[in-house]
Amino acid sequence: MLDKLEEVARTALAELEPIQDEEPLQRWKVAHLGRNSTLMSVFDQMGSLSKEERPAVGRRANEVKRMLEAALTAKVTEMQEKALQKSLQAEQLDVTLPGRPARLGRLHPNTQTMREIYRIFSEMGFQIYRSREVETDEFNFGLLNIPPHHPARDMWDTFHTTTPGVLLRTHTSPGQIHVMRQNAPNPIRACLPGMCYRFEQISARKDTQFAQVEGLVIDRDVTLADLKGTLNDFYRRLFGPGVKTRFRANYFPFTEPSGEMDVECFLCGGDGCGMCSGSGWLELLGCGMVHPTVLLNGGYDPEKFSGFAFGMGPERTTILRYHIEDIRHLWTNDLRFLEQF
Ligand code: FA5
Repeated sequence: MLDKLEEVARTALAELEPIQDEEPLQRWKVAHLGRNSTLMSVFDQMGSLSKEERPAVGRRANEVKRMLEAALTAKVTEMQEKALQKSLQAEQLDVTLPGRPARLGRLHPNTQTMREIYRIFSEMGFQIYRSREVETDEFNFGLLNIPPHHPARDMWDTFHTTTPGVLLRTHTSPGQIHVMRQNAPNPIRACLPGMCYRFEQISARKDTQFAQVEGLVIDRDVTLADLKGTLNDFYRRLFGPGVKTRFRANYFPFTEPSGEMDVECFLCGGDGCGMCSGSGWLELLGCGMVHPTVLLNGGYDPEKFSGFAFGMGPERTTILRYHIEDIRHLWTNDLRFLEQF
């Protein structure tokens, strides 16, 4: 029996030596340490041995079993080691190579301006509203006191859809009617930002697509002084206390009286240059006291309520803030330009 055990140990260790894969290793384990292995049959036969033989065979059988188990553990560790070395060599990393920097995105300069505008108006108690870019002729013109064939329509030539009477809005002013109808007869202090579209001759200061931020204030006893005070305060907060602005009379069918606000040209400092067409001033916005007809169309009694409105172009503000000489840079998507902001 002792010879048989030595034979088992020798054969098992010899067979284990060349094994390098998981599957033959499992087969080896079943063959030499499994229930039906020769080693286990020795344990089964212990009862049939003589009293003298039993202790020596039992001790040796246990030694062989522990030896084979230790050899199996050592083989598993060796195989894991080899697999790790192999994968380290196959997927070699050069940790001394400089990493690839993650490119951080940034906000478009016009979005930055729009957010600054919202921030300031929010501080002044204005609520920001979204309004639609595709409008009806009625809201873009009719309800703003511009009936069909009114000559003022020439100021806002636009893009029409194939559905009659539906167009891309030329300004954010139709939002005034939406906000008034939602809130009448309560007071309003609203800001309406969004894209506008015009069939326009493109130039350094004009594009066919641009954003506007509309402002609307409706209450009892609102005056032109409130309009001027609000806008002067706004531009001082945006451009700094030293900014030079001026109001000029103008005409809009939906306000009476109407005006425009200019800022001193950043390029020539007021002397007159190509940017400001020689005037020394750059136009910022249109504004005025809400026309009684528009108040009525919005659901307010013009005998009791008055209000002011304005529509500013954030692109113009952006080119002023960053001294950009051509508005078209903003929408050409050239990263060399955009990454400067
Ligand atoms: C209007 O659009 C009026 N709805 C503004 C208004 C609102 C007046 C409320 C009274 C009461 P205007 O066409 O002037 O007005 O445009 C207003 C501003 O939008 C301009 O001062 C300018 O800053 C900007 N803007 C107009 N057209 C363009 C354009 N083609 N490209 C870039 N910005 C423009």
